[in-house]
Amino acid sequence: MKIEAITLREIRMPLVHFFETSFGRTYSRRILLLTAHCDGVDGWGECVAGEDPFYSNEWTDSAWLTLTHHLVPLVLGGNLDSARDCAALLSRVRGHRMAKAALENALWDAEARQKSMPLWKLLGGTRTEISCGVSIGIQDSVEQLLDKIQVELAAGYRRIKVKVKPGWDVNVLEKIRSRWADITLSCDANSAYTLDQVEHLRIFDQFNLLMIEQPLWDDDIFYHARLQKVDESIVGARAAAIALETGACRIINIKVGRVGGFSEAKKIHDICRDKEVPVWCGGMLESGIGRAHNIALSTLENFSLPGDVSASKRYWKEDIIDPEVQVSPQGTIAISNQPGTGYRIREDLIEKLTVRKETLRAGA
Ligand code: OSB
Ligand code: MG
Repeated sequence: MKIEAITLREIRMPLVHFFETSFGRTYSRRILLLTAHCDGVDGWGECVAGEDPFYSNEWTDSAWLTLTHHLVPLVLGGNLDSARDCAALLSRVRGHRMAKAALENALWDAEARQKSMPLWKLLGGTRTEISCGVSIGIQDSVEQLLDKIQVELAAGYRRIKVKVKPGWDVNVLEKIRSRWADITLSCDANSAYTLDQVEHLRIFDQFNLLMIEQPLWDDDIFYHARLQKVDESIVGARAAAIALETGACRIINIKVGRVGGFSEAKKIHDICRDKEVPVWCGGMLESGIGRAHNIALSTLENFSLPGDVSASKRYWKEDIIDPEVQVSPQGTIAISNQPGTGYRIREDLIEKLTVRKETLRAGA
């Protein structure tokens, strides 16, 4: 697979409803898309970095610069046997996993299209449908949150996750549980608590939560081990192994962007599978391109819990893929057998949403 050129774009997409976590509110996304032009075939990738370095230390502009200055030059003009070989070429750059994932995943996409093979099969997936949950942000009022939960349950979603932070937690969970005693419910603190608040966190246990996601610091595994339960601190296979050995979690969330690309995501998946620890696929308010990649990843056998992989229309008035991602009344997404992701890229629409674009060519 000869990598002839790479195009980076930034597109702007307003969310249909703002999304609030313990670190802030997002109304509109600035999404970096990457196209790998390989032997006449285009592969697309999406960088999941946010608008600000709040969820992680990467953000849209750091990813753009890291890609153009460092990552793209490491592969441009190269001839890879497989996208699996990309990570090793990028390993000289420390961190910047979301930027790396955008590039590596575009190459997986290109490879699948070149081989006329579904991406999910190339990744080693086996599921023909995946199970979906939703992540619901902090709202202006608890009533508004309950209304949203009602809508998502009626749509068939199999797991409700709500964002929590001090002041929007026990009171909220109590109201949810008193209305829906039996739904599969989890919460995500995005590091809003410290170990001093362990007694407070213990109260969460009475709500029969599937998990408490990322209660403590994002880079901490040791103290999560003390507290015990889940996390979002797993940035690679080594971190996953440490977390499992120390008992820091019993469930692992995999976001392909956070861990640096499909090959690392697969490694984490395999380590967890071997230890019988279930994994689930996280979301980062992706456009259809990143969403389609999350769907393909979720077909791997050990993705046994519903992911934050939900319908396009929950986020966008109009998505950049065709068809849009749809979720059945049973809360599942059917997997396509078409080559690549099975979703056509709407290049015309992408062109209209593009605010900057740069193409780097081999030998230029
Ligand atoms: O913690 O999972 C998270 C969005 C931005 C940053 C962090 C997180 C999220 C989400 C979004 O929860 C989930 C989705 O894409 O629906
Ligand atoms: Mg999370």
